[in-house]
Amino acid sequence: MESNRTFTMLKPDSIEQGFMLPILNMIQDAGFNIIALKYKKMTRDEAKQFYSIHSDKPFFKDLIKFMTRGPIVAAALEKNNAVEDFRALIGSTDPKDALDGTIRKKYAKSKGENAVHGSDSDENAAIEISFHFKNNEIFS
Ligand code: DAT
Ligand code: MG
Repeated sequence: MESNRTFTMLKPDSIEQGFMLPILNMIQDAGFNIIALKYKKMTRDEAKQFYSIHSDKPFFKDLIKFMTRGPIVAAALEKNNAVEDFRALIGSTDPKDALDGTIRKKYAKSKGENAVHGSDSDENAAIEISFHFKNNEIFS
């Protein structure tokens, strides 16, 4: 069950530039069902916790500043092979390396401000979905 789910955030750069609906359309057109959706601004503590795995990286401070400078769209997505297929849809972390037709190729500016998040494993997808959504906010 959980293996058919992934988690995404449309990051502040996407929202600021008016890419919320085009990116959600790309996600739906690729066959993902949006089973939970939230428009919110993360607190610094939330962002630090969400990205805690990167806390000792040189870019961590900039990442937290970026992710809290404006609202994000958080969503839980359902599809067969969701985690892997969604990583393919978003493309490489650095948009310079992202393939044509991917969300990051189309909408991301840099490795630091790269438009969209996608879970990297089934385990992290479950953790990230429950970080942002209560069970009664998910409509599967
Ligand atoms: P991804 O978002 O593709 O899973 P990641 O988990 O390695 O990439 O890193 C999380 C985010 O941190 C990434 O989306 C943007 C930022 N980041 C990663 N590496 C970076 C770098 N070398 N310079 C600046 N920001 C970076
Ligand atoms: Mg990652």
